[in-house]
Amino acid sequence: MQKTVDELRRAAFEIRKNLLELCSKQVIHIGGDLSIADVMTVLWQYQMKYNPNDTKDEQRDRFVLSKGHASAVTSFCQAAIGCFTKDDVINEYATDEGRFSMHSCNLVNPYVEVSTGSLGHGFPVACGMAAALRRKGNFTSRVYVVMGDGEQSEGSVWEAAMNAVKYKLGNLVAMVDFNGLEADGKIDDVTALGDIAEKYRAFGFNVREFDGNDIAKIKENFDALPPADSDTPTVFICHTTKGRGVEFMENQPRWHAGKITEEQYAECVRALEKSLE
Ligand SMILES: Cc1ncc(C[n+]2csc(CCOP(=O)(O)OP(=O)(O)O)c2C)c(N)n1
Repeated sequence: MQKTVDELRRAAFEIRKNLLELCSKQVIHIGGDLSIADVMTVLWQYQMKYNPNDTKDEQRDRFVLSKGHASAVTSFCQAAIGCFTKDDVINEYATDEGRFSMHSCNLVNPYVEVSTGSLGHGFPVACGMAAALRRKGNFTSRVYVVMGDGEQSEGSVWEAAMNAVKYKLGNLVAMVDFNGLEADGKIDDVTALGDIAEKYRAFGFNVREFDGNDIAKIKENFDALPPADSDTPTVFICHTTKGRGVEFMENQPRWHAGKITEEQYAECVRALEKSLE
């Protein structure tokens, strides 16, 4: 999809608007949905090779949401490319028969490659998928995986990172939503993450570090990816703001998950519209 930076900015605005509409009806993981919304918009509406009418196409790119609680932003990004409608997401969210809930589940939703929610699982699975593509002779599809920065404290992330390098998974693109917060507080108060870019570099990754709420920068970094048949896995360290775009939510651990009122929803949309002008 050849969308321009301005079109992608507008698209990210629509994604945020949808998130806030849902958040006025249901509790969602709004903070981490909003922080990664720009990266996800560019990924789904510009970068990824994915046909919503053929979820089993062998040539598709794969997406794994390792921070599985950002299911709402994923569903709205998939709605934007025609997998279903945004009203499907809103109406079915957290209902017994619905395809959408606080975590992504592939038992009910065929657009989810792998069910996630337990942190530290999605990334190793994504590495396995990337290795399997290679073994099957597919050197054109990529596997994209989104992780949280809090999620980096899971040991399985680093086991997988070592193996991604060993197995030369140049078709793997990991994105870390580096918003500085996890569920109850600051990453630095919970764990010693240190210089995460340097850590991935030491493991042997191709590391790109940039503002993950800047659409132009995100697009630029996708454009600069090495070819899918290369040997070095890539990680994007995306510096973001948790709650990005909603002033009272920005950098507030309290808004890891929550629900807003109808009035707050209307106010938030007005503020977002203003920021788009
Ligand atoms: C293995 C595991 N431990 C704990 C949790 C509970 N939990 C859900 S979200 C979250 C915080 C994750 O922080 P981060 O990865 O930084 O995500 P973000 O802040 O971007 O939402 C935690 C601890 C979980 N889902 N899985």
